[in-house]
Order: sequence, then structure tokens, then C-alpha cells
Amino acid sequence: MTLTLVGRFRRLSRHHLNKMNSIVIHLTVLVCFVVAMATPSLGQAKRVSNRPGRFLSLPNPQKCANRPKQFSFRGHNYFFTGHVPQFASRKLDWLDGRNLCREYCMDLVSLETQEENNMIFRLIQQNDVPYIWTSGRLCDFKGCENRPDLEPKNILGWFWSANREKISPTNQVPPSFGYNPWSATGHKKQRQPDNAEFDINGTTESCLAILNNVYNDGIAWHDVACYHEKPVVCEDSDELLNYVKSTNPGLRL
Ligand SMILES: [Ca+2]
Repeated sequence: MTLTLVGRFRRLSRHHLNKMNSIVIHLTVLVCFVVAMATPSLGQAKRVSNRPGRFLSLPNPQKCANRPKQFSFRGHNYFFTGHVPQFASRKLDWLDGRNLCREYCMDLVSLETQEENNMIFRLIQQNDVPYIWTSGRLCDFKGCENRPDLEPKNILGWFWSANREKISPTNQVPPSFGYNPWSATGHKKQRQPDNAEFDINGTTESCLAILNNVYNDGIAWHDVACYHEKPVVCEDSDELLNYVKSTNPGLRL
């Protein structure tokens, strides 16, 4: 694994780092971040697919500058793949979804407030979208061990991977919400998250999807195994936009 990462880093270095030391520093920081954030997905990939080591994608400055801006909220732009002609029929697993967004300096949508959640629920309702991925992720990978603050995992172990913010305890109404966005039911007729697929085939439900009435439960949050393929909503990533801005002076984002 280490060798693979080093090899990847060297390839990245040759490809991206012919210019200035400052860029090297930026990229080193970003690659460390990429490796750190790729860890969960690597574990996931090993379990559920035969694909070799998978990594988070780096942003593409031209794509970032020309990213689809379908709607905006509090300074962030968003797009839904179903409404972008070239992606309209695409369904992606959770990591591929993140990577599609990340090439555009975006990431899967994070829903920290009821207002933002309502906006995405409306999009799903008005367009009859069956489901989407969010950036929500269970901290159940390397680096999440020995963290009493994340236990029990099904209640305290969830976070938004786009910005690494914690998700409120799953059994409570989040502070800015008037209701609990997690579904009250699912495959096992239990409150979400229920990790139901683990009982079926041993795959953990580590990713947060919004499902549209799949369990006759309206539009609601569900823990779902990350290999399932869904359309995605991408949201501006401050981190990636700032990175591309600082390494591409004059680029209009
Ligand atoms: Ca579930």
C-alpha cells in the first residue's frame, strides 16, 4: 500500500510539479489529505469490488472554472448529475460520485442545516429522483479506532466527508432541524441507520443516501452500502476551490 501511494505521489509529482516549490508544498498537503481520506474507500473497495486501490481525484482547474452551477445556497454552487446532459444517465458508487464532483472543485452534498436539506429534498421530490448519495460517511475505517467520542458508531460515528464535520447523533433531531431526517424505517422495519445489508451479505452500510419513498417512508436519510450506484448532487468545496485558486492565479472560479 505504502509503495503504491509513493508511486502515485511520484507520478503526480512529475505530472503536476514542474513549476514552483510553493506548488509542491500545496500538492504535498493535498496528497496527504487525499491519502488520508482515501483510506475508507480503499477498505470498502477491497470488500465489495475487485478494483485495485482507489483514490480521491484531484481537481481539474478547467473543469472547476466551467463547473455546472445549477443552483446556489449560501455562497455554494450545486449541480445534480441528472440535469447535466453528459451525466444524465450516470449512476455512481459513493467514491466515484465524490470523484466526479471533486474534479469540478466540488464534493458530494453535505446537509448541515434543515434549510439546505429541504432544498435537496425539494429537488428530489420535484424531479421524482429515486435516490442520491450525500457525502455522509460512517467513521468505521482505519483511524476511527479508539475514539470513544464516536461510540456507539451507529449513533455518534457519522460525519460529512466533504468537510469532515460531525453529523448530529442519529437518534436525535439535529440542532437546526425541526425533525429527524433519518428514516424511521427500512429493510428491517427499524429506525435508520440500521446497517441492514450487513445481515444479508456482510457489507457494512457506511454511506449516507437520501432515498425517495423506497420503504414507503417519504424522502429520508438511510445508511446504505457504498458500492450501490446512484446519481449525485455535487456542492462547491471551499477546500478544493481555495487550492485551485491559490495554484492558478487569475483563473475565474
Ligand atoms: Ca439502512
